[in-house]
Amino acid sequence: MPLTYSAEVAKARTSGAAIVALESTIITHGMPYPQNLEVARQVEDDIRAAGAVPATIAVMDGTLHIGLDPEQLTALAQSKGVAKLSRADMAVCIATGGTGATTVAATMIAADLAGIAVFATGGIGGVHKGAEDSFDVSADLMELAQTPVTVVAAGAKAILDVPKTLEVLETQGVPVIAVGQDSFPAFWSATSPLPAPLRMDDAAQIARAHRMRGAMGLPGGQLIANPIPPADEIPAAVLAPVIAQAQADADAHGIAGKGVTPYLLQRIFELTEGRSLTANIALVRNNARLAADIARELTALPV
Ligand code: PSU
Ligand code: MN
Repeated sequence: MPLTYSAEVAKARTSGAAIVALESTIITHGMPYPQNLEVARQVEDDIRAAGAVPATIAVMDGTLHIGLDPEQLTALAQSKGVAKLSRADMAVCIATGGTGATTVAATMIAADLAGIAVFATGGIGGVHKGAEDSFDVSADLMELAQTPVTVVAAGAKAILDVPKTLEVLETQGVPVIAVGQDSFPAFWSATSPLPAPLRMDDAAQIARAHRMRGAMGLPGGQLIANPIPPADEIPAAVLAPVIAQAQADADAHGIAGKGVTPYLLQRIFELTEGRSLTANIALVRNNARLAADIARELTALPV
């Protein structure tokens, strides 16, 4: 398989340093240029500052890259019309020499191929509102059930049907672990009315739980739901009408399939005059720091 490590990641693999995987769909489809590039660089630096090595993952010209050098990261952040790759289409993209950004599902597959156990992102895909008619359920949920990577996210966005998302995760046997609180965090808001199924208070516990699943032969990963720092949150009451408007606009324009999540994120960015992006950046950085701590704790555990 055409798989390449960046120089930094190759060195970390040799020395046994902690590595944190990062997705690239958040760069190409989740944030506008140039903020996407600034955030991608900043998040990598946050991971380095926390004592781990970042591995941003993408498919470029038919090669699966585990870690991008600065030129590759810049090119990806500026490119238009890049494919959004999930489990269904990553192999086709590689086989045909294509270029694509990896979603949570595809990044988990790539991380596992590279022996990386921890992955930081903003939010995972989930069950969309109206899924009873559209059947729009993100492949991210089934990936968490089968690929042994611990994913640090800020809970699920209120653009999703969060109760249904939690039900599917439970059915699929995915541990959903809130960090330091009982409430399931709601991405731009630190808390939601829903209780989290599980709670843990530090990175060492989370690392031990990851290792325990492996020892028990259980497939799949863990979803770590890390609340946005309260100083950076947008209250749910402020967001509710914005989300309703964005959803109505998506429906009116007939947006479906892969286009739904990017459309809603862009529309909410416009409707909040950029405030949603500021919060998104804060929570991704917060998740990167926790993921680095978990990755370091994992390397410290006896094998
Ligand atoms: N949530 C965000 N930003 C994102 C995404 C989710 O806050 O960019 C991306 C992730 O890559 C996630 C994908 O895996 O959207 C889910 O897409 P879908 O709903 O089409 O499965
Ligand atoms: Mn979908």
